[in-house]
Amino acid sequence: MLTLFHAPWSRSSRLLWLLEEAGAPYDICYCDIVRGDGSGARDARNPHPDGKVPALLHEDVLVTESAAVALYVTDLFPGAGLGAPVGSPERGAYLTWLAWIAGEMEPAFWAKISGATEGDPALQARYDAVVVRLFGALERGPYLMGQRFTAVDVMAGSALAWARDHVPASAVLDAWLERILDRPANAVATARDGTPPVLSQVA
Ligand SMILES: N[C@@H](CCC(=O)N[C@@H](CS)C(=O)NCC(=O)O)C(=O)O
Repeated sequence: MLTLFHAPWSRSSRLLWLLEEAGAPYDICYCDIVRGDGSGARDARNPHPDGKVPALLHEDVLVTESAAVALYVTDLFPGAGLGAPVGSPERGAYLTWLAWIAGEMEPAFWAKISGATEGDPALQARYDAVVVRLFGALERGPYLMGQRFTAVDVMAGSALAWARDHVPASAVLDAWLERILDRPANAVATARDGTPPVLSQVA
């Protein structure tokens, strides 16, 4: 059995969506976390070494870090067609996208949202490169990895839905977001997400 340690409206929401897409049997352990404004508290039930979410427990195997959890889930449920198996031609691109979202895209968005890119040419260049890569893939589309919807769309799409106002206006981006967010699995995941914290508390 899989257990997702999850806090409403957080980085674990996208793993909830991915588990639904995968058709995985799973339980949710709703956890408290320390939110961005300092509210909330570390939850003793959460096995994440830093008290964060997501954390995924599979029997006695613990996986943390969103990209690792996404890879674990798609490898565990290859029949769902959301990843790329070892040895497949798409494996390299798949791993690259997952690592890029965590290592380049998210930090670039955070820097933009916090205002840190202002007056910092290196951060601005990093943000610009992220936008170019993202928009280039979407223009080829219809999904980030081409013809097929994958976990990469879930991971990037959930972040972009949240950071939409900090990315240049784009009809292609809007159409992609609408297409992926409309998926039935996302509706189920949204219903299971839990009570949102007040907006100032979103971590
Ligand atoms: N790099 C981690 C970041 C996880 C993370 O920061 N999660 C936030 C929620 S969005 C959290 O649990 N914050 C609680 C804390 O910082 O103690 C991942 O992607 O899994």
